[in-house]
Amino acid sequence: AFLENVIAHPLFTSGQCTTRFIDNTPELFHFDARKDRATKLLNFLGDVAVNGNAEMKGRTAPCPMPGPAPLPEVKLAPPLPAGTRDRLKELGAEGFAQWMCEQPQVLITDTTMRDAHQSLFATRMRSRDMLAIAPYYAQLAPQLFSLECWGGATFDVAMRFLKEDPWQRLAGLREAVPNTLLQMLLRASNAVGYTNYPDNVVRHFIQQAAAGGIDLFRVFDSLNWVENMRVAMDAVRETGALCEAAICYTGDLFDTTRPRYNLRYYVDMAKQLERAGAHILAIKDMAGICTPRAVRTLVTALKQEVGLPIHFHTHDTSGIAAASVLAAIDAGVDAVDGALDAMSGLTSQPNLGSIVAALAGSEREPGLDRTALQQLSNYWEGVRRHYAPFEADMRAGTSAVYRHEMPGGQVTNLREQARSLGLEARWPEVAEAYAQVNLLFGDIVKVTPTSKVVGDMALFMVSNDLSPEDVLDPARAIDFPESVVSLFKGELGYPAHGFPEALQRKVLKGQPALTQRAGALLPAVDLEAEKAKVEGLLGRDPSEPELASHLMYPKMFKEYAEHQARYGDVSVLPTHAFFYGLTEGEELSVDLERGKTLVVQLLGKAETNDGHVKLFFELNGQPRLIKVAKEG
Ligand code: 3PY
Ligand code: ZN
Repeated sequence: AFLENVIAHPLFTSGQCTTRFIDNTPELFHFDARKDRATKLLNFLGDVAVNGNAEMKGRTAPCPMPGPAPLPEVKLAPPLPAGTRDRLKELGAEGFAQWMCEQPQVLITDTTMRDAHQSLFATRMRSRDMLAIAPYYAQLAPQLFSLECWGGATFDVAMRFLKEDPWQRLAGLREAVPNTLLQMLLRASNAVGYTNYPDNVVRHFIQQAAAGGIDLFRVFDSLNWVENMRVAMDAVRETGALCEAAICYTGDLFDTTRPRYNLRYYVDMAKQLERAGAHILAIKDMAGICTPRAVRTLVTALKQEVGLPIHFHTHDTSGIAAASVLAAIDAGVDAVDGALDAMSGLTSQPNLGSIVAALAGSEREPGLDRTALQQLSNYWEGVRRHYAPFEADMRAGTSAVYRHEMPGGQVTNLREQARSLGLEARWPEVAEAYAQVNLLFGDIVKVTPTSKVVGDMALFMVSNDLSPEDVLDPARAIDFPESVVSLFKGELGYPAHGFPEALQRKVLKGQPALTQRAGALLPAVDLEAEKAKVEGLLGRDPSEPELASHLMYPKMFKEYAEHQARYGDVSVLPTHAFFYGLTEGEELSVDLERGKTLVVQLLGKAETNDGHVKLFFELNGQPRLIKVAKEG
């Protein structure tokens, strides 16, 4: 674009320019932004057509390629019905929590845009697919309690694999859904990462998330260590958002051979969270092992002993999670999570539409329009087909989850990791090793990031044919995975009962363990200095959310920014074009922004003899040639 400007400039064509021409002619740097963006996108499409999307290595594109997902046939027209966000604005966080306890209906969260795709197809759902349906949620389902749509693994996956900006996703959803609470999952001092961050980084992140549109933060600690949740909880409260503090459910309330996680344990933790300032209490059953009897007992006890509204989250890995949801509702839980039908079941949440149907006519009926839910689900059914290559090869619920206790979001990931190590055929052994590692580590809560450590150790044991006895044997030298060393150092915090001492000594090999929470020991990050680094990278003043992305994932943010600089904002491309590329002759219409549409067609390709491929595109009726180097 710069050269085009130079060649076209009258001073240049007049032949009168000197070497100061560039310095003295700032308009040379005024590129036609739209043309530049179009060229970048053509380069991306060209790259995918020639080399494939890197994400598709080892995966097969759907065949035949599914068509667009059907949007509900309703006219979107103001005014929007009032929803829970309006109520939060009216009542404030405390008043809202009280309203939750007092009103008789059960409140329902839809997890489709966060946990459901995180658990079903490796978090790969793109913003474009969410943003298209979002205004219909606002119009058709304003009775929903909240949309869980951000945080957890979606933050890093957006940048790492989808090459899109998670903050832009949040901004788009906020704009499209002004009436319903937007909810995120926050890993307390691990924020949306896999390790503890300095306190000021956690606070900065939460401030940006609240300013960006999050109304409800579900905060958990991966070892249920309340000390490690306080900084995040205080920061959430300061923003005026709802602070939902989670107790992670593990083990079996009734198993007397594992008495650690008994009713007393959970009630004590709930009381600590109440004292720490939670507005809402979540029971976070990330593996989906809280049986109907367990949740009934838990909800009944918590309702008696704490004054907070209770929100139950589970996964359907076992195939019977809806029974637990209904039992929780019977016992008086205030809110529950489900995923819309087409995105429910297996490692995802139980079926939201069916839960609503099962409650019809009861005094806790949530007041949702079932036809509307069906329309929204029909859309998701169409969307899900585009992600077929990322789906886990899981056909049915499995009672094995009560043994291994893997979180829903991890089952597919760990299986994928096992496959990449050539251990796919030994999956039952990996799952059993996971259960053994849990006991070796002292029976701990397993949820991101501790679940990843347990998974790393399980793969390590299976690939090295190590038994639990080998691991414990003082005479057998073992080079433990890095993440295991970090866990035993206390870098992720501590379980209430500590780690088994002998194994800790063996893992740490004389290194000292932390005696306080990591966040208290990590020096505060100099935010201005980090901002200057991001400015150097972007060549402009970064926004606070961009700084937050950098603070979470510096290396990945750099790679993402480089991708952006090279290819522009690829989130505007339809999902099939992004992952699988255009087929020859296919015409694509891309909305760069409101009112700016590109019509792109790939007319053909030809290989050159210098290792490149020429691609002949038509862009808004004009021919364009793109040359792409062939990889490998
Ligand atoms: C996450 O932290 O991403 C989770 O989904 C934990 O359940
Ligand atoms: Zn979950």
